[in-house]
Amino acid sequence: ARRLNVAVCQTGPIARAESRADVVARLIALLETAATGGAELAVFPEMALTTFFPRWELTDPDEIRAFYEHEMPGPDTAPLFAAARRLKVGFALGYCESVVEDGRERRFNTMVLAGRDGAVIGRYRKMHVPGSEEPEEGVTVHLERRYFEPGNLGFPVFSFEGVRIGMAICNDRRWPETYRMLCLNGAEMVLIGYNTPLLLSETPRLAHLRMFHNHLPMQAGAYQNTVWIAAAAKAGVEEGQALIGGSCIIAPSGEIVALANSLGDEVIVHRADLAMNDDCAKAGFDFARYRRPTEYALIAQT
Ligand code: CDT
Repeated sequence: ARRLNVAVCQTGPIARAESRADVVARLIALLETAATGGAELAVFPEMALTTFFPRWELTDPDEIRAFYEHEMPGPDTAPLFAAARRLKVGFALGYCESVVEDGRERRFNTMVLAGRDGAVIGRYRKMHVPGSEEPEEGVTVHLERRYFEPGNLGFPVFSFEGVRIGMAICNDRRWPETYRMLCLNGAEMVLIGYNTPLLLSETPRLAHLRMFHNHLPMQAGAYQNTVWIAAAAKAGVEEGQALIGGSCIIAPSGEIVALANSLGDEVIVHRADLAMNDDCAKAGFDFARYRRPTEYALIAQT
């Protein structure tokens, strides 16, 4: 039977003052725990190398620049790729990407996928970039749109040891289109990283639902597309802002089969049976037979 041992490596908060070397050492420790648990593939959170700086209105270009990676792997991150090779555990890592494209510097909220040999397999750039470019009255400061362009690589799917892997980043997980596009591209497992504030000033009446609204779309996405999901939070109180945990692994049935129980650095592992994708599809939706794409044109209209 086709199986993939997948680990979710949740991290606790990452302070602004923490050096890249210190963060990478933390991630390597998590990868070692994942390897001990038999994992072949691990997923780290969104923006796993730095604090979630879009919570701040920064103006100093040098200060802003310091949050981005200009190469991946680069000098600071190469030890993580070396650890992957040593431990034979691939990984997906969220980071802030700076790249020269079309003759200018462009910045994306990105996730890179590395193989068990530590080589880069591919990358995904966050499509649904939430928040604003400037602080808005009465709304929690979340300036992702100031610091990142929306992704321009589509919803790619990569082969990892023969398993078709897609990636999604934080707010992407709330969109049905994310899962549908990845799964139409053939994904059998979707790796997700996130940083989700517990409290948003604009929605106090929804505060008690933050965790429900974390799991609800991922469980629905897994069920409605019969796909495995492995999702890693950056959790805990980071620079005074509480981030939810709830990192989890979800089966194509929609069930959570592993769940983190802390707000700190923690690893959960599950041996994902890839036959379940088809089993669940047969019992639920036989897309090839019953879907009605000609009736869905409205979804793709701008
Ligand atoms: N990082 C990220 O995308 N967080 C969002 C919260 C944004 S609130 C303006 C999320 O969907 O969890």
